This record gives sequence, structure tokens and C-alpha cells, in this order.
Amino acid sequence: MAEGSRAEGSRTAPLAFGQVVIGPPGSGKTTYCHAMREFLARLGRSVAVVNLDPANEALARPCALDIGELVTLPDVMAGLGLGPNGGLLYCMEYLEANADWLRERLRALRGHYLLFDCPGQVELYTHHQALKNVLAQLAKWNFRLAAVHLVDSHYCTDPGKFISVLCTSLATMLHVELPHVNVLSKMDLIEQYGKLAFNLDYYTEVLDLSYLVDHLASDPFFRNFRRLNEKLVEVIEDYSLVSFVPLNVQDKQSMRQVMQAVDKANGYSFGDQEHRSLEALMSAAVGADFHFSSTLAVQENPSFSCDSERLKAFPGRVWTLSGNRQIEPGKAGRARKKEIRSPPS
Ligand SMILES: Nc1nc2c(ncn2[C@@H]2O[C@H](COP(=O)(O)OP(=O)(O)OP(=O)(O)O)[C@@H](O)[C@H]2O)c(=O)[nH]1
Ligand SMILES: [Mg+2]
Repeated sequence: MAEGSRAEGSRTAPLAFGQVVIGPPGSGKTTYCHAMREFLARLGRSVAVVNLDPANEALARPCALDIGELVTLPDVMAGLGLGPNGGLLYCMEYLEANADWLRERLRALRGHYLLFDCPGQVELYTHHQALKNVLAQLAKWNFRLAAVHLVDSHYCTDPGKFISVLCTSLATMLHVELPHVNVLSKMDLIEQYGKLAFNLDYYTEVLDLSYLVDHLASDPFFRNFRRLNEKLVEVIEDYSLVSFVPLNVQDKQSMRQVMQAVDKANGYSFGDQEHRSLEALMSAAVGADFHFSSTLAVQENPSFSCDSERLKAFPGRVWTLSGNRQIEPGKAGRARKKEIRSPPS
């Protein structure tokens, strides 16, 4: 399409809002999309799920728009002799080349709040260009989207994996270039995943990571990699961008907390009616800090466990920092470090 007519189209197209749901394989993207669709629909929002995952062959739940109508992974693999990973990258490049198809199909969904269910292939979000270009195109067509990056909370149980998750999340934020909400998914399973080395707020707020490096160094295998881990967490702290919202898709409070974080990120503002529906849905007075209450809900569960020795490193329940907001998100990592080490007043 000529650049001129595209620009004209974006001037006249009304604003549309939505979420681009991304993350590693099996992190719960599809489950989240449908749970969020139901949650928002109960508030009176017109929501449509757009399946952008060409590997989703038989859609168990209805989607308003399916990339499978344009291209499917099995066809690409069979036709071009590609494996699943190469095939998926090809599918996204094919989508980018056929952006007009997407635009036409999305036109029919104007007026809806859109949830884009994306493939679970990490390179799409860290360095491959196709999906990023499609998202940039959507922005030109007046879509105001926020990326919702799901990561399985299982990774909190292993400090080494948690550092790699932080690196991936940061790389994704820098690559995708959308307003971004990182989410720790499957919180309902965290107790089954095993003992955490630190309290939950430590992982969601991404507090002083030197504790994580110290903890890793206590493992003989990781001792040799201490310097590498120190440098990695230095990069994460220097950017000071990564933090997580905990999510349990079966819990309304938790869904509300994610919804509010995303609405703030993409600038969606709802009317009185939706606000009243939300209050009715919650059917209880809720404090202002849902983040605190949700992590607290998990932490105060009798079966939730974390290493008590590590807890002692944080005197005076510094975990309430997310509750009383002594630490503002976005503050430099080193400033956070200083604050967390000072004794409580
Ligand atoms: N207990 C629990 N299970 C979940 C949750 N979210 C997803 N699952 C399960 O995790 C598995 C993977 O979920 P999906 O929603 O298919 O994950 P996905 O990210 O879309 O996976 P890909 O599209 O293959 O990348 C399924 O068995 C889900 O039932 C959750 O919040 N709690
Ligand atoms: Mg999926």
C-alpha cells in the first residue's frame, strides 16, 4: 500500500485499544487471553481475541480473527521443508508481508478491545523483526496496545533461571518497544513449585539483586559464575525497568490488578458504567494497593514457604515496601539497594 494512503487511513481510523500477549512457550498466554476476555466482558467491555499464533491449529475457544485463515504452521513446514521454529518465523514474516490482510480483518473489529494471542517463540520478542514490524504497523493504524509479557512463576524457585528470565524480560521490553507489563503467571501453582529463597515481593519488585547473586554463589556449581552473574544483574539494575505483576487467572483480584496495570500502560480509560460493574464484580471494598494485597495473599497462605534465613536479611518486613510504596517503580536499582538496606524507622 502506498505510504500516503496508509497515513491518510491512520488519520481517519478511530482509536482502538488492546493487549499483545507475549511470552515463552507454555507460559499461559492463550489461557490468559480467554480468561481476560471473560473478565472484561463481565465489565461490559466489547472484547475480541485475535489469534496470531499459526501453531494454534484447532482453536479450543472461539477467536474473532485467526491467522490460520492466512497461514498455518503445518502448511509452511510441509510446503517449505522447514522445522517448527523456522516455520514459525516464516509465518510471522508472511503476516508482515500481508499486513493489508490483517488490516482489512481488523477493520471489522473496530470498537472492540483486542487481545492478541501471540506465538510462544522467544526470538520473536528479543531480536526477530517481523512481529515487531507488525506491531509498529498496528500503532500507525491507531491501535493503542500494551505488551503483556507472561513468565511462568516457576522460574522464581531457581535463582539462576530467575536471572535469565530477568534478562529475557529486559531484552523483550527493549525490542518490542510497546508500553509493557511483565506478569508472573500461574501464581496458583507457586506453592507446589517448591520453596522460594526470598519472599514473593522480592521477585515481583525485582529488589536488590545482589542477594540473588550471593544465594547463587552458595551453590558450588554457580560459584565459578559469580562474576558473570554480578555483571548480568548490574545490567538489569542499571536499566531498572523490569518488575512483575503476579497473576492467578482464577482470581478476580489478580485479574483486576493486571487489567489496571495494562489500562495504565496503554492509556485506556473506562466510563462510569464499567467502573460500577467492576465494583459489583468485586463485591467487596478493596484497598488501593492490589499488588501488595495479592502478593500478601500468596505469602500468608500457610503452604507458601520461603527460606527464613533469607528473610532475616530483610529486617522489619521490608516486603511491605510495595504496600506503602516507599520504593517507586522505575527508581534506579542502586537507589533501591540503599533504601532496602536501611533499617526500618
Ligand atoms: N494452574 C494453572 N495452569 C495454567 C495457568 N495458565 C495456563 N495454565 C496451563 O498451562 C498450560 C499452557 O497454557 P497455554 O495457555 O496454552 O500457554 P501458552 O503460553 O498459550 O502456550 P503456547 O501457545 O504453546 O506458547 C495449559 O495446560 C494451561 O492449562 C494458570 O494460571 N494456572
Ligand atoms: Mg498459546
